[in-house]
Amino acid sequence: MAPALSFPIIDMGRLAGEERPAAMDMLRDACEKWGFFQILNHGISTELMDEVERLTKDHYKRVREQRFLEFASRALQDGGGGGARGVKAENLDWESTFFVRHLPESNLAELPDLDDGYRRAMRRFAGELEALAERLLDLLCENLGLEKGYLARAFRGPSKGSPTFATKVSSYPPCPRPDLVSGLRAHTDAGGIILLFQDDRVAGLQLLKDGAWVDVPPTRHSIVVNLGDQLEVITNGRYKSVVHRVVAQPDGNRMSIASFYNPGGDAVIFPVPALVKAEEAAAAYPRFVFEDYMKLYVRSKFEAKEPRFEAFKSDGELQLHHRHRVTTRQGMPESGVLYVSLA
Ligand SMILES: O=C(O)CCC(=O)C(=O)O
Repeated sequence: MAPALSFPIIDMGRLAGEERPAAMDMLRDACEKWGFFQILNHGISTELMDEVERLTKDHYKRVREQRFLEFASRALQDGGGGGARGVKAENLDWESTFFVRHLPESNLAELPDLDDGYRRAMRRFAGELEALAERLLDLLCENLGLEKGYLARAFRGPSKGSPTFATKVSSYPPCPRPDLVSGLRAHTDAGGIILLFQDDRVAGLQLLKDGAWVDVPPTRHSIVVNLGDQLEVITNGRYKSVVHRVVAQPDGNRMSIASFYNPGGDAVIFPVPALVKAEEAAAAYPRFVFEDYMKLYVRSKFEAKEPRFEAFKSDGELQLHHRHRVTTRQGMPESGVLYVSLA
């Protein structure tokens, strides 16, 4: 049973006036102690959010539901014991997903099965989320004592000068065996800052805090924010990525639209020198090229992050170049088996 801790909710409207110092403190506390928080009055219009939600739910019904149901019946045919292509229930995610890439180049026009209205709404929504992610990164800079723009610059690779920005659109349909299958298995996110527009009626997202699972409460028109592995490295562990999961629900179809604002593939990631204390220098987080991190992440998403960081210390980077030849989609985390089957 999740304990009654109070999940941080930050009203961004308070950043404009005399309440700014208190709101900034709350943000710092959320970043240091939770790695997760929810924002209200974030500036994205509620009409646009409603439109994106309606179009996403229509799209699932029209295009994806039948495919999901076919997969689901195969997945559970042996009581979840390994029916679907020999995949065990513990290696499944009960989600139907598709990805949209925005930066460095959008692939919205190429995605099949989206109508023009949905494409237009997603393009507008992505533009608003990109601006919000950059605004949040600057607020984090302020709290970390870094100059404005430091984190955004750290995310830009040297050649293309662009971060990677992409959206994972998911439905978590009702699951007859939530005791057997997860909605999405526990993991940390690989990248930078993640903005989630989640269903306000069907719950399921939980984060791991002090050894206990805590519900992320569905709140209408809010955006849930969480920090990824790269911000943990850049801040030398001052802020941490946090393990989270989606619990499959017996009733209701949960919508989630997660947008990942990540470094460019060729960005070199390393701790901010000013955040590495002299006495901690030997144990500092490593330096690596983001694309190399992603090559490792796609093979280890559902495993602990620490061995990934360790692998890049000392000569680990060299070995990884040879061992992992997995192509990633522009820094997007790969999802579980259901994604592979249905994408
Ligand atoms: O759907 C959600 O609420 C979380 C999604 C997520 O954690 C992921 O796709 O990495």
